[in-house]
Amino acid sequence: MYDYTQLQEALIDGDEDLLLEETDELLNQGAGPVELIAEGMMPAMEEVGNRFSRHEMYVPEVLMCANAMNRAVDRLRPLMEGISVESRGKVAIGTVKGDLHDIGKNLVTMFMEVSDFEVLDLGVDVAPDRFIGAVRQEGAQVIAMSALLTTTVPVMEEMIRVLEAEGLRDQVKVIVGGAPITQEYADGIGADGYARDAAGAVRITSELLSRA
Ligand code: B1M
Repeated sequence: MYDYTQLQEALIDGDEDLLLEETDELLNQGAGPVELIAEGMMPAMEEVGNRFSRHEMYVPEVLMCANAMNRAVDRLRPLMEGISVESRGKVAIGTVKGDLHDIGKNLVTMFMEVSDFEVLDLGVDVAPDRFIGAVRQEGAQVIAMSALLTTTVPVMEEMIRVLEAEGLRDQVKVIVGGAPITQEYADGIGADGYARDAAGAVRITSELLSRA
């Protein structure tokens, strides 16, 4: 077990340089990239959310924390890349329309890429027609949607209805995730899969494509 105190303080302060230094320091001590994210950075980001809820932090400060975490995750990415093999399938991922939160989506993207899926990252604020384009023009086999706001969660159901209306529902698997999403919600809207975290997203994608 490593001491993540200084790393977590750097993230909560939104101090990107210090966060990168602490990340390197813990890597030197032998910490692995996955535990650095899961045990070090994610609890700190949780604390940022708590402080934001209590009005002890405001949007610009939260944005600095988010940018710092995205940079630190970028730093860890090369350490997670294995030997590249043939793609296991094509996934179009995005944070849904109206929603700009991208850290969780970026983690899912990274975990999928290092697990040899080809990932089309559509970014944030992604409307259903952009996912449709990824299926029609790019041959995506899986649509992976992330949402962090209760107000944007319904876009996931809208996406599935659009797939049905376009006659594409049988051609593509749909997985959903993000803090407000549950297995019950996923089942209720007719998604093919739900995952709590990035590793789970890889597991469910592998399962769905092996069944397809
Ligand atoms: Co905002 N924000 N935010 N925010 N923000 C939350 C989500 C909130 C819970 C904070 C709070 O009030 N406590 C709250 C939502 C409340 C609600 O809807 N119930 C909130 C709010 C209200 C807002 C604004 C409306 C604030 C405002 O402007 N007044 C605004 C909305 C902007 C918009 O999107 N239109 C806003 C803005 C922002 C920032 C831009 C400042 C920034 C985002 C920057 C960025 O992403 N680049 C931000 C942040 C950072 C947060 C918190 C603090 C952290 C989110 C995060 O990155 N967590 C968040 C509070 C919290 O979550 N505790 C909060 C770390 C990340 C690794 O976790 O994304 O959950 P997460 O991903 C996890 C899993 O959920 C899962 O895997 C990941 C772990 O492995 N997962 C998937 C995610 N996607 C998946 C997809 C899958 C499978 C798993 O398959 C496809």
